Parts: sequence; C-alpha cells; structure tokens
Amino acid sequence: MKEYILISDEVKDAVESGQPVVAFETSILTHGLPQPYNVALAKEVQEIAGSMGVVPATTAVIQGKLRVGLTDEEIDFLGTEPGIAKAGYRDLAILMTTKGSGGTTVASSIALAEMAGIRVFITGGIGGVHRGAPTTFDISADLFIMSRVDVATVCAGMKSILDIKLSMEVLETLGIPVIGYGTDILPGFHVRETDYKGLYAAESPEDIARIMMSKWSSGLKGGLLVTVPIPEEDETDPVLLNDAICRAVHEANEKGIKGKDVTPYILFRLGELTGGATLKANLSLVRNNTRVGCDIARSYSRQSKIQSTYAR
Ligand code: PSU
Ligand code: MN
Repeated sequence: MKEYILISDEVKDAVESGQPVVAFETSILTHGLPQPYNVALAKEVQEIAGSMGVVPATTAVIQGKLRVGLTDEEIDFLGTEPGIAKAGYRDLAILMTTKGSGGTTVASSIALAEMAGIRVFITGGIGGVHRGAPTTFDISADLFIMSRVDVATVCAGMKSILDIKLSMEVLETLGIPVIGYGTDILPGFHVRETDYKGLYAAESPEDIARIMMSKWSSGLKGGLLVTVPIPEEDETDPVLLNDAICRAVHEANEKGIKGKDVTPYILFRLGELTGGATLKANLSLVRNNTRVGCDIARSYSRQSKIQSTYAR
C-alpha cells in the first residue's frame, strides 16, 4: 500500500499512539469555494484543530499519490493551480495512474481517512440525492462510500440544493445512522433547520463518541453521519435561499450541466444570487463543524484509551 499512499509522520504518530486526529476534505478547496477564501479556510481549520490539541489530516491526491496530511505549500498549490481535478471515489485509481492531482470529495476523503486509521472526518455539507434524481439518477457517491467505511462524518446537514427526503431515505437504506448535534431536527446546511424531524439528538461529543465506540467495537460496519446546525447569526435567510436554489437548479438543467459539475456550479451560483450570504454561511459552518468534530475526536480518543486499558 505504501507506494500508493503517503501519510504524514505527524498523522501516523498520532494514529499509532491513539491521539485525536481529524480528516478534512479538499474538494471544497479546489471546487467549493472561491479564492482566496478557499485557501484561507483550509489553513484556518487546521489551526483550529491544532489549537484544540487535535492533529489535522487534510486529504488530497497530489501528482498521483494519495495523501493524508498536507503542508501549507500543498494547500496553496491545490487552491490556486488551474486544472486540479475534483477527485471523487471513482477518480482515485485513474489519478494515481496518470499522476494527476485532485481535491478529494467526502467519498474519497473518508476512504483515505479509513486507510490511515482516522475515525472522524469533518466537512461542510455532504452530497446526497439531487432534486430531480428520479429521472437524472444523480445521487452522490458520498452516501454509498459512507456506508462502507468506519468513519464518522461531521457536517452541517444536507445542502438544501438536494432532495432532503430522498437523501434521508437512501441513508436509511444504506444503514447509516444520522445523529443531530443537540437537536432532533435535521439541519439544512445554510439554514439551521429542514422540515425533517425525528433524528437521535446527541447531548454531547461524549455521547457521539460512545455511539461510534458501540458500533465499531461490536463489529458493526460503516460510518455514521453527525449533523450540526450552523451558528444562528450566520444562517442564510430561508426565503432568499429558496429562491436562489430554485433558480440555480433550473439554470444548471438549462445549461445541461451534468455529473460532477452539478454541485460546484450550484454552489457558485448560490453565492452570486444571494449576494455572498451563502458564502458567509459556508465559511461559518465549516469552522463550527471543525470545533464540534475535534471535540468528538478528543472524546473518542479518551474513550478508546479507557477501553483498551480494561481490555488488557
Ligand atoms: N458541500 C459544500 N461544498 C462542497 C461539497 C459539498 O458545501 O464543495 C463537495 C463535497 O466534497 C462533496 C461533493 O463530497 O461536493 C459532492 O459532490 P457530488 O454531488 O458531485 O458527489
Ligand atoms: Mn452527482
């Protein structure tokens, strides 16, 4: 495996000694946010993790190598160089072979996290079932890969550009537990609430770490999804947002945008149509998810240590 994947020494040491580690994606850096916000945020979340005593493990593909743990120079490269791919799970093997570089989506980031032994992954929002999927079949690989790897994904819920109800159905089919952080209402990424109710509401990071421990210690497979509402002061006005989404989705259809280009296009148009409100929301929720994800990683690390002491 060594010739294909390069895990930084800092990450490797932390995983081996059971210290808290969190993985981050880079498709938000290469395709999700405009410059210079993208590079600044990618560095900032690593600093937040560091300040909380958690080792950040940002994932990517660089010149054909799967990477876990990047330098600042590598983040600059991914965030500014034109022509970097959006590296979904299906693209990994091809990029490795052609020596290409790409920003990893949720699906490929959690796959790399699992290969490196990391249990907590932090992102903004996950992909899901797109509006219109009953005819387009556009369902993000994020959902399927989440069901296969033993990694908890921390996000701000489902992007409202998706079909929330259908996404929740697919998550159920795939056996992925969906947990609300302090709420039983599914958060809606740019907004605190969707109209989907009835999630298990976790009280604390400890609570979530216990669920992770129960799941994996018992031998159950696959990930879980932790959804954290965006801080109130930064949520997008729901009416403004809904109008913008309808327009952006309609435009994407009209222009014949397909496949992996759909999500970046819609996110970019939303920023324009809301006068930057969704951009502000996006930055805020990623920072917030980082703090919560790091708390979960710390708690999971503590609980794993206690468990391994008893097991001896
Ligand atoms: N949500 C965001 N910004 C993003 C993404 C999601 O707010 O950039 C990215 C994630 O990397 C996610 C990907 O994995 O979009 C989903 O793309 P698709 O729908 O093509 O699977
Ligand atoms: Mn898609």
